[in-house]
Amino acid sequence: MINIKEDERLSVLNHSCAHLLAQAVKHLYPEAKFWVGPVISEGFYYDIDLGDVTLKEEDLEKIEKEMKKLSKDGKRIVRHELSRKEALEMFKDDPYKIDLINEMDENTVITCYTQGDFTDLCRGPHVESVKECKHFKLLKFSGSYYKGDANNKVLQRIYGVCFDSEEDLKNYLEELEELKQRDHRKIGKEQEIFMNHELVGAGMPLWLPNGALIRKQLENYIYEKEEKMGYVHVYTPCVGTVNLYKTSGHWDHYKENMFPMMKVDDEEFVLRPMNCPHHMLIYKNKLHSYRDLPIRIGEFATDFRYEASGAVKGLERVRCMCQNDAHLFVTPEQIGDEFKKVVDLILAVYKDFGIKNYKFRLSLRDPKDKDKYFDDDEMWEMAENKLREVLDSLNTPYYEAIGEAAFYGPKLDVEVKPAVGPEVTLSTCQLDFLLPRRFDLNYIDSNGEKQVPVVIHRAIFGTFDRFTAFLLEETKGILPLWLSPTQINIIPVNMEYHEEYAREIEHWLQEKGYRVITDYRNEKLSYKMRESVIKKIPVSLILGQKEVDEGTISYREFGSTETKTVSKEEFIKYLEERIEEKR
Ligand code: TSB
Ligand code: ZN
Repeated sequence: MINIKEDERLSVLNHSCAHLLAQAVKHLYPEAKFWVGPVISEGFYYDIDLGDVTLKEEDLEKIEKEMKKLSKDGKRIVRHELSRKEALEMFKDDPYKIDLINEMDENTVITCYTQGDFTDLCRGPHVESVKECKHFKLLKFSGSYYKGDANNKVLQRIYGVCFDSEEDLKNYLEELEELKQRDHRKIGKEQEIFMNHELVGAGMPLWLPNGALIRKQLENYIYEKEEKMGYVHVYTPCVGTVNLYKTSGHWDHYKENMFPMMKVDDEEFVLRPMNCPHHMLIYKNKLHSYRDLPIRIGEFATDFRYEASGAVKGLERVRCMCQNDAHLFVTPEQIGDEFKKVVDLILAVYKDFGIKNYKFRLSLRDPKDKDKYFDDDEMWEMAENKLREVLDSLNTPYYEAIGEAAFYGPKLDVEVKPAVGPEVTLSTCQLDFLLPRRFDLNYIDSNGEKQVPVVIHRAIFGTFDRFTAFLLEETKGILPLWLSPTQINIIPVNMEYHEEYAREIEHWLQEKGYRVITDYRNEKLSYKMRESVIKKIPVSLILGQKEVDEGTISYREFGSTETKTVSKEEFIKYLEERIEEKR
């Protein structure tokens, strides 16, 4: 999928199309006022104050029509430079533009762009004439808070995209449609994986039995891997006192991402946004010698984070999540080795799940942002240099991003692209010199001296929530046999003659631990087969007279038209192999 923002020509074209949209809206709704209209990876949008008007689907068509007309008129787009005074005068009736002008620093050259009867404050650049904005489509609209703040007024955000040719536009729209089909929210509903309910709240998904089965498989899978690598697992409460989070530093640097405090008797609690503080205390519960290290404490831990209501999305961005978390307590000499093991684990897991499209990102702090990051230049320099050194020795290509670190240290994040919307972080591995200091952790080194351990925070799946969302999109909902909530669908050909054998096979497979359903309805075989495909069940058994007489099994794999007949033993062998190979 092309990223409009990363293509220089398309970026300018889409920006100009945003202006064309604004001009058309102004013609149709003279009272309209405009906030910002940036280019995004999917095209462009414009945030517009339409007063009391709430847009409807058919309004987009009207606006598109007006845009086409304006484009045909073909006015030139002309740039003007303005002094601050001129700009303030020109936009004096527009509080949004005044706000923008006031936010600009003294040295900014203020410019505006005019096309016919419409002028907008804008940095540019733009195409020569609106004529070039010919092959566009308005995609959708939604409400969006002014400046993203839920206390502010709701503006109407209109999204669109523009290309240089009708064919490019057509291809893009087709691709977009395919991605919509892949959206995990759609698949999640169709396959009864999760649901939301307003009585529970935004960003608080309920995992339905099918979803819970998938999640259980993921838990078992990663637990086993971690156990083999010497991890121990714990259970800790999903609340902590405010003092716990003051000790860790979350209270000073992470409060906006947390649910507000609640008072119980004389104690002040918060729902936890992270599990590190609890694990620090578990480490501290005992004296440690350098010989005990690394100590790897894992937990499938529920966290709560404040995410803006407009940002929550299916299972991908939630307010209640479960991390596949672990904190590794290591000596400074062990950092490189332990980090490598985590990266190797990430790569092995991605291989098992067939995940190929991902990027490693080295997430660094923004030294200017004193609120978000713990203020200790020396510590940051040491941590970032160490992490860079480790990454360079791993030979894994990565890119650097300023301002994406955790407040306590730099991270190696793995980024993936969901079907709809911007990239998200899946796995993460983080280097932390701060929390062990704040919790006064130590171990006794080989000279009998007290030393402070280093902590590596890591989450391989990230959260089970986000990983499941991604998995559903990657597989288009066609899960491999080992993960599929229903693995086998048994279809008796004729209910009168073959039901008994179907029941026998069902019990036999269930006893062997397979997840089986049997379609006992009095429907035609072809009808039942079709439904099995719609439900994306990996294996369908067709049991008729021949199978009853011979004690065999006929099966068909999802996506295949070939039916194979085998003995019971062969069938089990086939299932075992497929599960082993994670096909
Ligand atoms: C790894 N303290 C560390 C932990 O030890 C930590 O919390 N890191 S984190 O903030 O990066 O979160 C871990 C992972 O949770 C992220 O990599 C991301 O995959 C996932 N995640 C973060 N926010 C959300 C959310 N709102 N919804 C779903 N998953 C999320
Ligand atoms: Zn942590």
